[in-house]
Amino acid sequence: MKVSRRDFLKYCGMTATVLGLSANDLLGLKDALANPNGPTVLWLQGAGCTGCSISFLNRISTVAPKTAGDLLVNSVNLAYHPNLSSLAGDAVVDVINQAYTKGNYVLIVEGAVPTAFNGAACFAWSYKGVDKTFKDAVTMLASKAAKIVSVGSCAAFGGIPASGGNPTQVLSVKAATGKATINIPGCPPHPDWIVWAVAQILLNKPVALDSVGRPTSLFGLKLHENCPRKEQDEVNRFGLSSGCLKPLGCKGPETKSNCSTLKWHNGVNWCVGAGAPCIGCTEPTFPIATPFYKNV
Ligand code: FSX
Ligand code: SF4
Repeated sequence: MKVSRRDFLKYCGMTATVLGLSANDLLGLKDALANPNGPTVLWLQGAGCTGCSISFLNRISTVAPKTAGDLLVNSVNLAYHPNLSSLAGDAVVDVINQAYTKGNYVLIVEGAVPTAFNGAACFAWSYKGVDKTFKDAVTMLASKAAKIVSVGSCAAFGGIPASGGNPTQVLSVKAATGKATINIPGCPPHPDWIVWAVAQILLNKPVALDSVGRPTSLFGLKLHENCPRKEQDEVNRFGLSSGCLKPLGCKGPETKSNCSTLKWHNGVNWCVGAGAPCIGCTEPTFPIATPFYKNV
């Protein structure tokens, strides 16, 4: 399945406004994509639920390029993705090792890094009968990456796997490797945020980050600022089409993201729009600050 660069640019054009890409950026992106030496991308999955990849797959299922595979395989050199790579076993580890030898790739990490038991709570792959812990795989690949993108709140901050007792001593990618990361949180993150991050790297554009590593272009404002329910009467029932959800524990006033203007499922709706309070999933405090089973 091939998708043309034109289709990818068409996709970028459709989302250029929400992605903050100017006409010049799109031209630059065209050049970047025409470069046969475009960046190699390695996508790892650790302690998470694969929801980040699923979110990404869902977003582009109705708009060209129609699959994440189309976008990643044909527009960048996707050397490895645990769910999308057609190779498996030693053969795919050979591909990873070749990319590592060359260096200068983009490392996308989904899922957090368990560090207890020498990392043996989570394995990335097995090669010639020897298991590689996720911790060792991330540390190795981070050492020669041109850029590291932490996709999802688990990779960015530890997220759900790091909550509670955390017996496997789960850390974020930055904490586990000591390397700078572009954090694209959300549990899961919006697919356009992931595309945005890849586009900035292809364009070689500097990405302004806030104090917790999130791009300010995407996470500059609190959700509450642009919420259409702001200043409406408070409600204490789920699923209503209007009314502020603060009494139900809405985390919008403390949560930075552009969900209220971007919306989800190709712009159809978002959590608060559906009458469900924001659970603050883009914040480093998630999910500790958002207990799901008790009133707050
Ligand atoms: Fe975490 Fe990704 Fe939440 Fe899941 O694997 S951000 S648990 S939606 O999907 O890392
Ligand atoms: Fe703010 Fe949430 Fe109320 Fe919207 S629903 S106005 S984000 S507290």
